[in-house]
Amino acid sequence: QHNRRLSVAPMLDWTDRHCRYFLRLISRHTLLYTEMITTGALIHGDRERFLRYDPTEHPVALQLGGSDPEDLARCARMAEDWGYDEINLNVGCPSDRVQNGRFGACLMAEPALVADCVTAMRAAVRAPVTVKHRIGIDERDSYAELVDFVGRLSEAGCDAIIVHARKAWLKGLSPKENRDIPPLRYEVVRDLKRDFPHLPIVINGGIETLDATVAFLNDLDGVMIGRAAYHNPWILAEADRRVFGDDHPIPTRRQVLEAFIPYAERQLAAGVPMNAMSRHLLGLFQGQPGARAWRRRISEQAHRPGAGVEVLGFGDHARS
Ligand code: FMN
Repeated sequence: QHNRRLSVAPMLDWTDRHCRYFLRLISRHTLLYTEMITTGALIHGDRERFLRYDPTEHPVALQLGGSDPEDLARCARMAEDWGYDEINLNVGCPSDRVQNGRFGACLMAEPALVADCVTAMRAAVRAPVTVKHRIGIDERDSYAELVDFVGRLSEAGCDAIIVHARKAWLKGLSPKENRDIPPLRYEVVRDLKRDFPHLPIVINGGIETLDATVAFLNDLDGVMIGRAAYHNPWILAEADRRVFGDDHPIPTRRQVLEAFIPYAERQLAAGVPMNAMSRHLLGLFQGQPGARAWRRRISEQAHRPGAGVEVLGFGDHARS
């Protein structure tokens, strides 16, 4: 099994294959998650479009959205056939669209169904099956209910849980508000680890630095970083050394860009617009001199028809 001491969260519209290719140039070992893909999209849609990725992205986990055990088992098998290293079920995303399809965080109210989903996925593949969830939803936020939920997952054979350490209010808060307003309660995740010592538990929510990551790893099995890794991807540069104990030389930002260019050229030739790739690179110089000029250059130039890799040209901002 791959190491999940540090991972980058599944983020719709953000952690697509181009983003993951880029992040992989910064860290070799950080586990990367896809965007959530629904079982409906995989079963009825353009499978190849949703599943393809570059082999350098490993280790890479596919996140599924759905609540039909048979469909999930079928999609888990597809994911394994495509070589994904882990299959994750989304029980944490609170958006309306997602509630109507009966998946995401609303499933925390149906622990028996989620357990059936895990059982079916577990029986279908050899790859690890994991669940990402919240600490509660709406008024159902007691620790006893959470323990019941996690206990059922564990009995169903779930290989690890990723806990976004805040509850979700399904009515009244937007998905974005649900990532900020309910308070973070890291102590609840530590309590879960105490009560489920044999279940690998990854903590998520509001973690922004490797210092914080390393501190959490004293008590927990892994840390998942979402927004901070997207907006400031260079925080991952020291992850291989500090989190995974691999001392290979850290590339410079410029080397990362240089390595991205042949990839971008291949993708452009295959019809991918420059902006679909370069938008994920906006945060590369976050906190560095020239960061604003870099962002402005990409935002202004990348969406022009015919824009190519010159958009990533090594201006003054790409020195370090
Ligand atoms: N969580 C999921 O489980 N599946 C998703 O597809 C998903 N999409 C997201 C899209 C965006 C733009 C953002 C900001 C978050 C999304 N999330 C999704 C939630 C993140 O995975 C993560 O749990 C949350 O942002 C908290 O972690 P953070 O504070 O480190 O960002």
